[in-house]
Amino acid sequence: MITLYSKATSNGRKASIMLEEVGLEYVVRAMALDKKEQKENWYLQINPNGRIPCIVDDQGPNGDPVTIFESGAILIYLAEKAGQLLPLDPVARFEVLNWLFFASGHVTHTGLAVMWQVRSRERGEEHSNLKLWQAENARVYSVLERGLEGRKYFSVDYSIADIAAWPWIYRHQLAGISLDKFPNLKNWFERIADRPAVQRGLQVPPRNDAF
Ligand SMILES: N[C@@H](CCC(=O)N[C@@H](CS)C(=O)NCC(=O)O)C(=O)O
Repeated sequence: MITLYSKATSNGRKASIMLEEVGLEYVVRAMALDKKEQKENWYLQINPNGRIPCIVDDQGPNGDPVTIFESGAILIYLAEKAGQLLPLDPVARFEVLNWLFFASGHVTHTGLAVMWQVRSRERGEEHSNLKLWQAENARVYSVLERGLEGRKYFSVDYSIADIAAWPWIYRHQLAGISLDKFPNLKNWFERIADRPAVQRGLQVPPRNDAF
């Protein structure tokens, strides 16, 4: 059985959407990030990074338990375990991995930087470099826009590269970005939003605030 330690945030949703897509059995342990549960000793022993998501699979590749704590690595692990959403053909596989790394790096880090600063501005703390991060975040959106030119997904088919980027684009409004400026990205965003597994994964674990 796979245990998912998570909260329904952009990074957490990468793992929950993936689990819903591939249909592997799992249980969720909701993490109270507001109470800093992710920094408690018991959790740091599972995930030294003290963040979510994290999965523990008690049936790892050798039959022993295995722990994975980076969302990109979780996507690759689950794709290989399920034999889905990561093509075996080397050309398509590296195209997927290329966009997966872009999403895990640029998309995730510019997204995190903007979200943190927007949230602290809401608390009355100003960040002098918010505009710089917003500009970099918009540049990253334009890279995604170019990558989707003439195609439905980041590779030949829907894959873990799409799942790695989508939960961040889901929060474009909070980041202050309009998808109207990015028509390819907007079509891609809406196409993926319609997937039943994505709609289910967005709600794992359930949260009662709009986020
Ligand atoms: N590189 C990590 C980033 C994980 C991350 O930043 N998660 C956020 C939620 S989206 C978190 O746990 N924040 C709580 C904290 O920073 O203590 C990944 O891709 O999994």
